[in-house]
Order: sequence, then structure tokens, then C-alpha cells
Amino acid sequence: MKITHLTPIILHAPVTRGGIADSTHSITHWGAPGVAIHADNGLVGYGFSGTHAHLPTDRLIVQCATEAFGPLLVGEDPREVRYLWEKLHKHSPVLWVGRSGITHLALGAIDIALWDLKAKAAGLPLWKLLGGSSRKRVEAYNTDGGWLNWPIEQLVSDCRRLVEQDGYRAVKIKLGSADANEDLRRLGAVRSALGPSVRIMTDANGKWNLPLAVQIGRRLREFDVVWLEEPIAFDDVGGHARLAQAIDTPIALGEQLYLAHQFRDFIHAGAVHYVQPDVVRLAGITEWWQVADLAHSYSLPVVPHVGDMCQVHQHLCFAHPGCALLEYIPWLRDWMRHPAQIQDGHFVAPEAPGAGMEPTVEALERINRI
Ligand code: 0YR
Ligand code: MG
Repeated sequence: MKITHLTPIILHAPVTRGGIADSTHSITHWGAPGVAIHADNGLVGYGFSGTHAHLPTDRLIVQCATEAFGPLLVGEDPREVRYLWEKLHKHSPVLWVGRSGITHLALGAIDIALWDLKAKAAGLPLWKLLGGSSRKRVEAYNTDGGWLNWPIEQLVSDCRRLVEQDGYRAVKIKLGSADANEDLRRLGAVRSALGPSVRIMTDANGKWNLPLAVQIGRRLREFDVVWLEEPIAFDDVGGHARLAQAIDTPIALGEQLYLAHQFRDFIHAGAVHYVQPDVVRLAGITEWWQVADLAHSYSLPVVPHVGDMCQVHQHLCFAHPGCALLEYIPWLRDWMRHPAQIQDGHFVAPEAPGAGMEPTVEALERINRI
């Protein structure tokens, strides 16, 4: 089996109700720039990054994947994915210009597409190829009711619907409002509406400085919050280590870390409790697995961030022993051939061969018009 060529793909999927915001970003679309990798036996592997759908940067990512990395892959056997990852990551002229950022996102999309091909060639869903079991329980927590631009009434009714109608037992709400007291009012309203047994996660998307994070972080105890996510700048190891000493609520982070080495530094410093590696921010499944093993060896739970809109991570969660919980956001579901299925707040193990990011035929037609 040999790779013949790569083709670029850019998906831009609308978000819920036309626009969402957290404390640092407002977006109307979720971006999935990526690649199709074609093999000489007719199989096609798909892999994507996850972005805020800014077309000029999405073009750079797919161009890096197809034009810079692509020629290094042609003629190779895609099933030798770990070898190819090393080849692209360590011994390529592309990495001379970028150890993270666009080159890393491009490599991530390629790595996912290679694993997709490997799983398709084996005729297996990725979780099975990786040794997982559909008997494992992987719970979903839902982030799509908790956006910062929802007025408090909408926030409360969305969270109620997710729990009472849709069967989720855990939801995440965004913090980092201009007025920190407003954050506490919103959190309090959600806690009273949902009652004591539903788990609530919080995410400040890096908005605060350290003293404010300590101040608000200490108040979170009143609301029995599972974790406080990205309270301060996402790459500040020392700041998070100090915060972890100062508050009771556990810290979650990782969605913006590019490198396994960065996770090592956070974990070693005691600066993170819930580890949130993202297969589309790290360089794909290959690097994600290293981070998950590392976190697991420190007895830290691995709760992936949903940059792939959970299509790949669900496979990884059915296979990795550190995973029992995964974020869910539905924006890509109409664009994927086999969208993730959730029943009673738990993922249903996908049966289709591959790594889970194959677009629908209609999505592929829409792409050509971007
Ligand atoms: C919007 N999940 C997150 C979205 C989300 C972000 O900026 O990208 O809120 O990825 O923090 O935990
Ligand atoms: Mg987050």
C-alpha cells in the first residue's frame, strides 16, 4: 500500500445560533482545514485540524500539509505511521521553520489521516485497532449550553435542556465576564437550576491574571465545580502551579499546548489536574498518545479537548486507560459521514472502519466552493 497524492480540504461549519463567545473569542463558524491522503489501493484517509474558521490561516495550514509535507509522503506506506511521523517531525526541512503553530497543526491533520488509512486498511474502527473495547463507558460532558454570550436565562434553560431532555450528567459553562461577580451569578443560577448531583465544569479561557484567578477560584468551592479550566495564560506553568497551591478546585488545561514537552512541564510542576490534550493541536494521534500515557502515569485523568469535535477522540477514549470523560460540541455532526452518537450521556463506540473524520459527500462538494 503506497500513498499516491494528497488533496486539500477546508470545512467551515456554522456554530450554534449563528455565533458563540467565550472570554477571549467570538466565532460564527468552526474551521476544519485538513487533507485527504490517497493510496494506490483506492483507500482515502481524512484528517483535520480545528480552527476559528479564518480562511487565510486555514489556507496556510492545508498548504503546509499538501505542498510542504505532501511530497515527503508520496510513495510511502501509510500504515507505517509512527515511522512517518518521525520522518516528518524530526528530519524534514518543514520543521526548521516551526516547532509549533501552523506546521504542527498541518502535521496533526496528516497524522490523523494516516491513522485513518491504517484503520481502514485493517477494516477496523480506530479504537479497536488500538486495543480498546466498546464495553468501556465513555461519558460525554456538553459545552454547547454554556457560552458567555448567552444571557443568563438562555444559559440556564440550555443547561436544563441538556440534562433533563438530552441526558447529560455534566455540563461546562464559560467564565471570564467583564464583571467577575456576573460569573458567580451565572454559575449560581445554573447550580440551583440543575441541583446538586449534576457536575459543572468551568472554563475562563485564559482571561484572568493570577490574583483574580485566586480570588474567583476560591469562590468556586461554594458551587461544587469539577474543575477550573485555563484560568490564566494557557502556557504559564509557574502561574498555574501557584494557583493550584492556592485553591481547592482542580485545574484543567491543555487545549492550546502544541507539544508533549509542554505537558511534561505542567505535570511535573503540579500545575494541572485534568489533562486536556487535543489531537488536532498536538501533532495528531501519535503525539496525543504520548501525552495520555504521561498523564496516566501521574494518576491524572485525561479529558481531551474537542478540537476535532470528538470524532477522533471518541476512538482514543475507548482505547486509552486514562480516559473516561470527553467533551462534546455538535458543530461538525452534519458534516461527518459517521457523526458521534451519544446515548444517555455516553458515547456509543463507532463501528465504521477508520479514525472518524471522513466528511459527507455533500460536505466535500461544499468545500470546493470555499
Ligand atoms: C471558542 N473548549 C473551549 C472555542 C473551546 C473554545 O473559542 O474554541 O471556547 O474550544 O475552550 O473547552
Ligand atoms: Mg476550554
